Amino acid sequence: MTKYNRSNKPASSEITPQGVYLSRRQLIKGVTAVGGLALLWAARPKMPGSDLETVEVISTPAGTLTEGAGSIAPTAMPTPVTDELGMDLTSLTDITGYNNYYEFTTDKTEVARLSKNFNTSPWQVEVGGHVSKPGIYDIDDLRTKFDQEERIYRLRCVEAWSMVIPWLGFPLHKLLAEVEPTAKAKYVRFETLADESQMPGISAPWYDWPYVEGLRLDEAMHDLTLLSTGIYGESLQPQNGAPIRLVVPWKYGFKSIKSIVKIELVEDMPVSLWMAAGPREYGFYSNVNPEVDHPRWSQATERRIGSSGRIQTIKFNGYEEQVAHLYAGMDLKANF
Ligand SMILES: Nc1nc2c(c(=O)[nH]1)N[C@H]1C(S)=C(S)[C@@H](COP(=O)(O)O)O[C@H]1N2
Ligand SMILES: [Mo]
Repeated sequence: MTKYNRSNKPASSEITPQGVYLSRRQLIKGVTAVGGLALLWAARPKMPGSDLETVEVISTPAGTLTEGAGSIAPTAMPTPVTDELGMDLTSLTDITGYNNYYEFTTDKTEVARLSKNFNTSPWQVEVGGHVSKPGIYDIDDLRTKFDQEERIYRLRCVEAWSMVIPWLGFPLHKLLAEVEPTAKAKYVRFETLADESQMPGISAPWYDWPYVEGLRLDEAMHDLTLLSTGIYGESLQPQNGAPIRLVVPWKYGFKSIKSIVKIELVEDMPVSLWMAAGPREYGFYSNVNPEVDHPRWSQATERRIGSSGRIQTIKFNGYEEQVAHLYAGMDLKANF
C-alpha cells in the first residue's frame, strides 16, 4: 500500500486537537527517520523512577512504532508532516475556515459561521437505482460498518487554489459492493441535502438545487475514491460536508460533493449542478489537468492555501499513476 493509504482506526481516545495530532505524527515520522536508534532507545534497560514506564508500543501498518513521552532520543528531530509528495498538510484552521459550499454562501470565509448549526443528526443516506440490494443507511451504521481509514489527499479546486487534507473515511467501493450494482449500472449519481430552512444559499435562483455530482462506475469503484466522515482524526464539521461527503482527489474539488443524502446507480451520465450551470466551462470528467485551461483562467499553476506564491499543477493532481488507465484512449481536452 502506498503512503496515502495508511490505515487508521481512530478510537475516541485519539480524537485530539490538531496540535497534539501533529506532534504525534511528527513523533511517528521521527521514529521512522531514526530507525534502529529509536528501537535501541525503546529497548534500553528499564530503570525504576525513569520515564520508561510511559513508553507505549503501538502497532501500525508500517510496523511497530514506539511513542509516548520520552520514547524518542533527543537527537530525533521532528520532521514536518506531509503527503506522499512531501507537501505539508494544510492547517485545520485553513481547512475549516476557507470553504466552498454554495448552499450556505459563495463567501468562502463565511461558510463556517453560516453552517455552524447545520443539523447532521439524524442523517440517512439512500443508496438505490440499478442495484440488487438498495438500502437506507444511517450515518452511524456507515461509520461503524466500514473501517475509517486515514487518507492524505491533495484537494485542487477548479479556481486554482489547493490544500493537503488528512481525511478519514472509507472507500466508496465498499458501500457499492454491499448494494451490488446490476449490469445496467454505468454511472453513480450523488445528491446533497437541499434544505432551504438551514441553507441560506439555496435561495440563489441561478443554481439548480440540489447539488448533484456524478462519476463513471469505474471511477466510483477506484480505491482512491473516498466517502469521508472526518478530517484530522475528528468528525467532519458542517463547512466541510458533515456528516459524509465524497472525495475524488484526481478531479477538481467541485466533484467532491458534500453532505450526501442520496447515491444512485444509473444508466446514463448524470448532469451535475456545474454542468447545468456552465456546460462550456464544467464538463462531466473534470480531471485536474494543467494542459486544459478553464475558458476564463489558466490551470497551469495553483495557490497552496497557507503558503505564498504558486506551484505547478500536476496532471490528475499527482495521481496519474493510479488513475490514467481509466482514461486510456480518451481525448482529455474534449472530455474535460
Ligand atoms: N454540496 C456541495 N458540495 C461541494 C461544494 C458545494 O458548493 N456544495 N463545493 C465544492 C467545491 S467547489 C470544493 S473546492 C470543495 C471544497 O471542499 P472543502 O470546503 O471541504 O475544502 O467542495 C465541493 N463540494
Ligand atoms: Mo472548488
